[in-house]
Amino acid sequence: MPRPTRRALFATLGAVTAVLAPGALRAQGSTAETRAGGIVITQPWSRAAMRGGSGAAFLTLRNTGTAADRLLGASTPAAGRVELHSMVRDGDVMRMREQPAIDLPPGQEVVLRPGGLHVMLLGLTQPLDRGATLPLTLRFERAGEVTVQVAVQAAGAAGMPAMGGAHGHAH
Ligand SMILES: [Cu+2]
Repeated sequence: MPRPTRRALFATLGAVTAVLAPGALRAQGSTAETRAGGIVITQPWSRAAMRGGSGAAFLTLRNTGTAADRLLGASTPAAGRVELHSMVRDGDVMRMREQPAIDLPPGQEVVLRPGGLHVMLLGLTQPLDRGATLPLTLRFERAGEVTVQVAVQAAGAAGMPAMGGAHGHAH
């Protein structure tokens, strides 16, 4: 049986990557941006979670307008209650704390991500299954309401692959 040359092996790996990549991107849901007034929302995602438990949604908010805005809250049929949370250090542990709002200064980007600001989904009325999407309606002080589709990733996912994946996030 002939052994493949090194060159042929690399060519094969390249072809496999090329075939897998589009499917992998589709599995993350839409990477399109959603706009509400001057607010641009991208990369809404969540981790898989069980029905009855709690989950968190993460996304990037960019205020392209000239006036300050604020995210006041969110809602989804997939959760009994939705809160805005930040993470604060309490001695050696990080604890979640409810935020009345998330400030969105003009010209700036605010990233909700694991270990930081997030949209807390409490009392899940349905399981968050990997590959599924759930609608999340965001309520802004100026920009009003807009609904984005949150892509559910694996339970331990650190971020959207399009953003660089597991950049510096420990499990
Ligand atoms: Cu939380």
